[in-house]
Amino acid sequence: MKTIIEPFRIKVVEPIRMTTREERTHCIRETHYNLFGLNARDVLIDLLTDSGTSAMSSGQWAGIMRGDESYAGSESYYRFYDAVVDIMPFKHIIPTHQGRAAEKILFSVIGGEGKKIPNNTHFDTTRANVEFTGAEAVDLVIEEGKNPQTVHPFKGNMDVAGLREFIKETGAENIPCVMLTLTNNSGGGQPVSMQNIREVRSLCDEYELPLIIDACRFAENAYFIKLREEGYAGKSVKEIAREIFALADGCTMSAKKDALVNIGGFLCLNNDDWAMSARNLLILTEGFPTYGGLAGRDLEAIAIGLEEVLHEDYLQYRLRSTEYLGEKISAAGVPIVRPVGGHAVYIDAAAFLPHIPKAQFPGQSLAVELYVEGGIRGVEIGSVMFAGAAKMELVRLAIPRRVYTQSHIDYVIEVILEVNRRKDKLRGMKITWEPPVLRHFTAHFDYV
Ligand code: PLI
Repeated sequence: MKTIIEPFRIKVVEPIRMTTREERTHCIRETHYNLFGLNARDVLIDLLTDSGTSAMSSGQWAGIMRGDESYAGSESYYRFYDAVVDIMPFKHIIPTHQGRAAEKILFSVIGGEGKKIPNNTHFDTTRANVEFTGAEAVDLVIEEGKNPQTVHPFKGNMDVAGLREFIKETGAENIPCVMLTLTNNSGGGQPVSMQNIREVRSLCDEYELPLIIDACRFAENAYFIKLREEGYAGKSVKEIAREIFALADGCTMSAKKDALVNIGGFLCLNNDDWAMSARNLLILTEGFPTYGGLAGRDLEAIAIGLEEVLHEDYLQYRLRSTEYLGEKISAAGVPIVRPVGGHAVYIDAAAFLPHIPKAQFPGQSLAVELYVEGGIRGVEIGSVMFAGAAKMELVRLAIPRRVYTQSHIDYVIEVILEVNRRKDKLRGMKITWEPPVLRHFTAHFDYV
C-alpha cells in the first residue's frame, strides 16, 4: 500500500514562529507552568485541541463570501438546514454559536433537580451543563473503555446491562434522555459501534426514553464503523451516519469538530415541545432561530464542511495520521491509550512516569516537558483537570483537522522520543495556586 497522503494542496500558509529551548523555558515559567497561559505565538505545534482549529477549504472560504447576513430567513440558514438534515434527519434544526450552547439550552429544557442523565462518558462541558440545572450526569461506558491498555474496537460503547440496571434503579420518569457521545472524547476518542447504538435504542424504546447523540465527531465514528464493524465495509460513510441519526431523537453538535469550521454548533430535536422551549431560550441568549449566535457566513461554512467531512479520502487520511503518531511512539515504548482514537493520541502519563505519584501530577509534568523540549502544546487530562475523580493520568495530543503535515507529526514523534529517553529525570509538580472551579485553565504550578 502506498503512503496515505494529505488529500489537499496548501493555498494559504500561516507561518510558525521558531523558538529556542531558552525562550520556551522562560515562557512556561512566566505562566507558572500552565500551558493554557501561553501566548499561542510561543507554541510551535499546537495540539491543545482539535476544536475550532480546523483549516477551512477553498470551498468553505468561497462560501464565506456568499454568506447572507439577513437577520431572519437568511439563504445561508436554508443551505445550512439542508446540509444538516441530509445527514441528521431531525424535525427541528436549531443553530447555536458552539456545542456547549446547544447543551446549555437542551438541559435547561429537560434537566433539573432530581433528574439523571446517563451517557457513555459526558464531555466536561456536557457534565457541567447537566449539573448546572441540578441534574446528575452519569457515565456508563463499558469496562474496556476505562483501561488505557485494553484493546477493543469500540471502546466508546455504552454498558447496556449497566444502563438497564441504572434505569430500573433511577426510574424512567427521572431520566429525561439517554445520551451517547460519538466518539467518546473523554475516554480517548473511542468509537461506539452501530450494534451498541441499536441496543441502546431498543432499551430506550422499552422504557420510552429519548436518545440524544453528542455528535461532535460523528464522521470519525461512522468511518470507524465502516472499518471495524461487520456488514459496513460496503456502505458509504454518509449512509452509516444517516443510519446512526435515524436511531436517535436528537443531537447536540459542536461544528468546531466534524463540520470543519472555527465556530458554530447546533441542536437537533424531534420533540415539538422541547424544540419550542429551546427556541424561546435561543432567542434570549443566542439569537433569532435562523442564525442562533452565528453569522450567515458561518452557517454557509458549516453547510460545506458537513459535506466535505464525509469524503472518505479525507477520513482515511484523518484517522491514519492520528494512528501514525500513536503507532510510532507506541513502538518506542511510550504507553498510550489503545487503540488510537480518531482525533487524538492520549499518552498514559501514569505508566510513562511511574516514579511520579498521581498526587504530583505526572500528566502535567509530561505536558510541560513536551513544550520545553519541542514547543508542543498538549493538555493534561487527569488529576489536574478532574482532581480526585480522575480515573486515568493522560496527556492528550489532539490533532487539528487538515492543519499539520506528516513532517510536523514526525517532528512531534522525535520530541516525544527525546523526552522518553530521559523520562527518569522528569520531576513531579505541585499546585501553588488554584481558582475555585475548572482549575486546570488557570492554576499555577511548580516543581516539587
Ligand atoms: O467546545 P464546544 O462548546 O463547541 O463543544 C463542547 C463539546 C461537547 N462534546 C464533546 C464530546 C466535546 O469534545 C466538546 C468540546 N471539546 C473540546 C473543546 C475539546 O478540546 O475536546
